[in-house]
Amino acid sequence: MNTQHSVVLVKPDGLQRGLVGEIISRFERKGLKLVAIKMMNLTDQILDEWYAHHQGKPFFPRLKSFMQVAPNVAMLWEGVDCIDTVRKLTGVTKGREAEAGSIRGDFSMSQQLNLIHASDSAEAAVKEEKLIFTSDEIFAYQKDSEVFIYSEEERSQ
Ligand code: FUP
Repeated sequence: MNTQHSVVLVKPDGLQRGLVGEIISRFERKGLKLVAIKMMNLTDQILDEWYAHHQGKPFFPRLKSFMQVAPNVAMLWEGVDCIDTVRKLTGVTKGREAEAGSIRGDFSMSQQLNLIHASDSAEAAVKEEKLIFTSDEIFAYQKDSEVFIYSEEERSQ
């Protein structure tokens, strides 16, 4: 299987709006496997690396301070082609343009306050996983329902 990890943050607006459970539930119901979860404050150092591609842009200081107004809930999800699947469930960046049925599409209006971060590539997922989680915070376990989530062929790839 092309099993991947995707890093998801429920950002300060998601926490303040009481959407942590709803967001976790969407990934759980899809059939993804939760392998790490914790609440944390994001430091300047983490955010400078996390959003390195946005450094120097006019919105960067506002984005950074917004990410620090409350804790984030960080999660690591696992599944076949997990990164694209999680992005699809998340929706496009600007909440008011995001597809109905996606998390951002159903619950957000803003470009900055869009509830959730999700890794957008395999490289980003590796970088973000290292920035947030230590190896002892990531759990390898057998999820019994996987025989009803993936076919035998998919599980043996
Ligand atoms: P996404 O991967 O969908 O979270 O989007 P980006 O990496 O493009 O943006 C990262 C964060 O910066 C998003 F939460 C939205 C925010 N942002 C702005 O606030 N203004 C912009 O012009 C672009 C992005």
